[in-house]
Amino acid sequence: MAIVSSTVINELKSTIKAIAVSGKGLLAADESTGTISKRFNALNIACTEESRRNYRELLLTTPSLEKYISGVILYEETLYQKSTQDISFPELLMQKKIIPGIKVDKGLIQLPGTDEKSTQGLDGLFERLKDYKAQGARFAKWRAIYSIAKNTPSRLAIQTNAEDLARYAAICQETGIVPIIEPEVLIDGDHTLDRCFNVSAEVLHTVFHKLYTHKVLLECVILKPSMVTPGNSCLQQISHQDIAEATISVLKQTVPSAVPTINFLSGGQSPLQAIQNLNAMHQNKTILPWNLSFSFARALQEPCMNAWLGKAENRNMAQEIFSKQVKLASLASVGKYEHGLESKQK
Ligand code: 5MM
Repeated sequence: MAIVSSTVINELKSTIKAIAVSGKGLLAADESTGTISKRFNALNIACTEESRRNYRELLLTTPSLEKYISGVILYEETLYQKSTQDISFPELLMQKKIIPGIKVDKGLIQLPGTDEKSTQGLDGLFERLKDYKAQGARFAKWRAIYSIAKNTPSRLAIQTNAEDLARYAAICQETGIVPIIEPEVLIDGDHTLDRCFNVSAEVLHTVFHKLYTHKVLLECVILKPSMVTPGNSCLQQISHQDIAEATISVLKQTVPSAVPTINFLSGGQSPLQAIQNLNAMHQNKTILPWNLSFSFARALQEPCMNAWLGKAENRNMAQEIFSKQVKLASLASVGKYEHGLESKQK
């Protein structure tokens, strides 16, 4: 049991209740400056504080966003920025009853003694969270990555990342912030679906063991895993149903039913693949103990960013495209996406 007061537990539960809503998911708009620069550079969009603010404003002011999105993960810079109407972005979201969240990890570092990565950012986290909460954040996110190759992920990387995710989650819960736990098994490589299944099983099993050890209240966490897929250079032919079955099977084997919601990352799948795979999970007849939805960055934003291109005259069109994409993801989160809908839907 977590060592947090009943007032804090109630606070955590009310945030979870507002987030884990059937038919709604999370928008991950928390790309660090390095990552958003890469995305902008690829489209020849200048990457400045103002262009990042403009882009995030475009996303967050998209009409009817609140019909499909229950929470947005922001990057620290955006948490403290304001809209053109001088409203802070967290406030703007709260006015739409969308819950603001914040990425709190400080990125990846080499795990000494290996060629693998761990995630930094635990030092001073408690104090940072208090500031983020004062600014409106109600949930947080920490991402660990696992790279599949012949000898990786190593047991050391799996243990270290699980330990750090659990320490982060415990610190979040102490401050009344709901932690998103994001263990991402990377899609890069030529590994098979089976190999991804086995790695994902070990990763998730270890994460939940460490969450238990660190007394994290499972009713008040959000799991953000990767789907179980073959590597992006594997030649295996796999259907959406195969991915859905493998993903659900690994989750059932490793994730306790006390966890209220699982919100997938898209992890470099195409936007349509991610949506179709999520949809297929809901067509699988198994009854699931968790809400099963999305927390996509690229799969929601890619078509919109491609349409915007950093130009004010493209803003409305980009918002329409973004709105369409979040609606498709929302339909997939209840198994109602139909093939071809993306080209028909207005
Ligand atoms: C894996 O990345 C997360 C989900 O995004 P995709 O749906 O595109 O896979 C995403 O939230 C990510 O953690 C943020 O974009 C921050 O990433 P960086 O690399 O900037 O820390």
